[in-house]
Amino acid sequence: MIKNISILGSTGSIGTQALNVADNLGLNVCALTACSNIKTLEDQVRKYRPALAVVYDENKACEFKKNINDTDTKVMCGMEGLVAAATISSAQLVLNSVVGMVGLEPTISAANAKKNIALANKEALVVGGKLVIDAVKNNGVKLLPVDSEHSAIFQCLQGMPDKKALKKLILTASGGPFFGKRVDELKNVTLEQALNHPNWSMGAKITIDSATMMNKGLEIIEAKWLFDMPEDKIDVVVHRESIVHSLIEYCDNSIIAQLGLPDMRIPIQYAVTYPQRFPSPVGELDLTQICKLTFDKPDYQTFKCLNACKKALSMGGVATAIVNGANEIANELFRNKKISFLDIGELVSSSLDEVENFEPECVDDVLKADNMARKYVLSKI
Ligand code: MN3
Repeated sequence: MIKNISILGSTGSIGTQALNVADNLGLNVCALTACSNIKTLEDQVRKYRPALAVVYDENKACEFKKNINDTDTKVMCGMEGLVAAATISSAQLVLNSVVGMVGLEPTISAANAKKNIALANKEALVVGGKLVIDAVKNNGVKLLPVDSEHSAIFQCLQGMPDKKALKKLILTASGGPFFGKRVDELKNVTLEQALNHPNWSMGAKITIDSATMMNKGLEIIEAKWLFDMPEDKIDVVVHRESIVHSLIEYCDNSIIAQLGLPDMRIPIQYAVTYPQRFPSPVGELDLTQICKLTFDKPDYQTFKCLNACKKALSMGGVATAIVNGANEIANELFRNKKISFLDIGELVSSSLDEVENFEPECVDDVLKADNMARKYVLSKI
């Protein structure tokens, strides 16, 4: 098992659970990064004594540096800092759990620095899938999924006889707080209702993405790149209980699933210990307590983001970066109570018609598409 880990996005939901996993496994933490939560990052630095701590927000970084000047931890900021944490020489594994497409450059940098990557930052694959996969392949490093659905598929795939035997991937979706609702019932939903996820405790951005089902759309794109599967072989099934984390179907119609309590520490730990398994602090799943597992079709009409992601995937080029960029800003505008819940789906869908698609050759091309999509959304409000 690896001993030294660098954690990008350590103050977020995945990051704090990753530190819990690191405690459980007795890992050394070499670098930690946060966007702007310097209070939590300071507590983490005092506990884990990493060589490097990064605050993405430059102004907060100055304040943070003063606050921890009695420690030996070096402080950096911005993208330069994130890349430094992703490439720090002592790390054997880089866990990337930053939120949003800002995670793209650190992911590619980590691969180029020959680091194995545990990826919770799905947006990196959504916006720059080909660039990330090329960097991973060219450097011969591992890209280990942390997203619970993709970890489930990855676990199901262990022991697959031959790629030709795999027929399809089946992603489960909780359906979020608004499953079963029609468009007219979603007109006036509040931020508080959208933030009230039935099963998972997550950060605000992904919780809203779950409510719009954009999260599942992003995960279809993520699955395409992680497992090299065409989009027509990736299905989505609504599973309200969040006990079956995803499934694969073989050519003989045998289906393999991974089950467990909805607790991210299982997928995080598996990415760290792969291919080994160790006891985890997560409780046992008692199937007789759960009693019943249900499965439904997703509603592509009401949850427009899901369709937009599928369409973007079939369009190719920077289309997936466009829907992601439009969603990142629309999600933020909704959280700031500037637009309505249904506006998110409208804006994400229309961005595909209004923002120019082209074939990206480098990270700058992806950043350009992201920027155009954000500008488009801001021009509409
Ligand atoms: Mn997920």
